[in-house]
Amino acid sequence: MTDFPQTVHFTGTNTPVGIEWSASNLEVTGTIPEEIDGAFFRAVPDPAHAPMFEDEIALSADGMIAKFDIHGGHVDYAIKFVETERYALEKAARKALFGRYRNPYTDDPSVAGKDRTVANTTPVWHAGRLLMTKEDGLGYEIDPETLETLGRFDYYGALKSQTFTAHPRIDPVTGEMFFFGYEAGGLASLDVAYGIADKHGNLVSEQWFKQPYCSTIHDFLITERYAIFPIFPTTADLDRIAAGGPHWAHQQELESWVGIMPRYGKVEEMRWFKGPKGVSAFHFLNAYEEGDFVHLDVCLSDTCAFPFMREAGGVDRAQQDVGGGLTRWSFDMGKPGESFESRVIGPPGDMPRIPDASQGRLHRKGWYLTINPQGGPPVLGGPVGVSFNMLLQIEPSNGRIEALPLGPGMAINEPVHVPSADPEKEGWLLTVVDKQVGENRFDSELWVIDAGAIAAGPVARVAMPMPMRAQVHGWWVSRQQLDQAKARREPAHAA
Ligand code: V55
Ligand code: FE
Repeated sequence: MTDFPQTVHFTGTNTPVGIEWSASNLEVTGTIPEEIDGAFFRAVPDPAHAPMFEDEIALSADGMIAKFDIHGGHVDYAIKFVETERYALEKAARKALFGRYRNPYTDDPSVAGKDRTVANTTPVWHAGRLLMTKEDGLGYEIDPETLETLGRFDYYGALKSQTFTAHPRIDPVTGEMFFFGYEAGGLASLDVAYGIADKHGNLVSEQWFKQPYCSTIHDFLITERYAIFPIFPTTADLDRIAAGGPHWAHQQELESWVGIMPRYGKVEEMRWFKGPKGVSAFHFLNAYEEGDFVHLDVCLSDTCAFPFMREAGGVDRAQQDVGGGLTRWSFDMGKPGESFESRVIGPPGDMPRIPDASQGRLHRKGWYLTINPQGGPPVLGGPVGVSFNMLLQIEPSNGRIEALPLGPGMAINEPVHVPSADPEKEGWLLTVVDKQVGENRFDSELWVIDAGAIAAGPVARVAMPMPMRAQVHGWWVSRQQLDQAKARREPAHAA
């Protein structure tokens, strides 16, 4: 009854939904604390059309922007497709016109030169502006109230990079957004653009540098003084792409690198440190400085976490045999040399979170997702193909771990963190939890969790009346931020 391939990319929690809907006053079980007041935006990839090729992957699904609007203990929800150029062209044609993931050589000739991005990875809020981002293109600006797409965002023509990361970093003190784009100069190019937007959302700097090889730079880091670029050996090759092959292949024998430069400095000041061979990471918990040292906490794998990137590189490793752990890399900026220290500080996992106020500073606690060994076979779905089913809290200073394990048939999406006004509290985590109730059928709930007492489980749950597809990343925006942005968009009219 479906044109979609019956692979893990289109079944389980990746079963296409593709419905734009909204509902007010969802049913709340328990009590949502009054101080949770704002919007939880979510990026939900969902393919509007069956793909051109049977081997299409979940990362290519059209971006949907979803919003939980929470106020006074009440919850409204809405979700809409991001109207990218690609989405609009395919919607008009009523079929897929764009071919394989990040491979324009496989497209229908009618869309040659058109914007291929699906804006499906992270909703980014900065300076009152909401962008839906994916690292292969520029972000698309979204109206935070209506979720309508306003258009591709290039800082009014100022940004020269062809790409914009799904993982910019915002300094909580200066309000600046630090970001980058790789393949900035075109498909499989070595060009990386490094940019800074000021607290008003104006582009104030853009510099380009070359990375050692064309790697997927998914995330990067800032501290108070530095910008940090990790280079892992999952690489693009133009000849392979031109032959219709996969964009990425993992090269297990190749070194990794970490580039560290003064965050307000010149890219020529980049210092390159040499890391272990074959490792990779998609996300970092945080980085901070301690004297001359820069510490960064990385969700490290001993290979690449994505099965199709391993396969393309001839790496023969089953998903359950992927090793790794939350790892602290420490760089002594006061000494010359290209080596650094590494130690494992927590279990393997991904989708890390810290309070926004700790960005680039010492983080006392962090949260991330992992696999519960007692949770039964993992639910299939999500970008990697297997879902997480346990939430962890880590205190890096003492290694203490707390866990919220979920039962069989359950999956947990990346949480957002909501700060608390009470200095005794750790704030709140909001996350969508899915429970399998049939083949490719799930009941989903929004969970509100006390971030300082995760093992106690949710303090409130919100049952979702419709099927939900797996989320990638989310972003919390406070009511104050939303109201300020609204006032800027709609200057006060005389009554
Ligand atoms: C990731 C996600 C993407 C992508 C590349 O989480 C990497 C990693 C949802 O799209 O295109
Ligand atoms: Fe990511």
